[in-house]
Amino acid sequence: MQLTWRDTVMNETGFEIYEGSNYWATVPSPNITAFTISGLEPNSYHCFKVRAINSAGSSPFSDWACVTTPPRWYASFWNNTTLTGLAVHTRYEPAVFFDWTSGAPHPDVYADYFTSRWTRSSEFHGGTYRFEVYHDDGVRLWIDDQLYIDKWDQAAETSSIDVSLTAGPHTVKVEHLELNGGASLKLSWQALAD
Ligand SMILES: [Ca+2]
Ligand SMILES: [Ca+2]
Repeated sequence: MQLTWRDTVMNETGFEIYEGSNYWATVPSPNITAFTISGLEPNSYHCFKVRAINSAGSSPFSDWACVTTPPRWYASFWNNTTLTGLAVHTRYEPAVFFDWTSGAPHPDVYADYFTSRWTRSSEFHGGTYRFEVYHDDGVRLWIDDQLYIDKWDQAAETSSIDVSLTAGPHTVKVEHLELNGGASLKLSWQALAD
């Protein structure tokens, strides 16, 4: 996320950025008007303000600039086919759309006989949605803890389900099973016309 501001101060040596009441970063040069904010938690609300600084003190703060970061998938991987024990790897991803071919999703994860779980809260407008997932091998899909797709077996195919959803946030959860050979998991959904 890019934070930008107007530089209306003549004699600054740099700028200080705050997130809420917490110091976030110092830009150690004058006449800068932008800073890249990184490392924010997905799907969280943040407000930033900026002030100019020099050896004598600081200017008043700018107005707040607020943003909600986009949701992302939280992924956990296991080196077994039962999603049990400690996950060997976790990460955030913007989409569940992978073709791992015959390789491993990460150096800590096996190339065969691994499983993963993906969860995200998503905002829906309400209506009927078609969820499609291409899976090699098995997949399970839940929405709000209700199981809609259960193909926990050797496969390389697309499974789909039409689900009626109320407007608002819903939790989507996917589990993937790779046995051997190629591995793939590609999830998408679209609203169907009423
Ligand atoms: Ca494989
Ligand atoms: Ca496979």
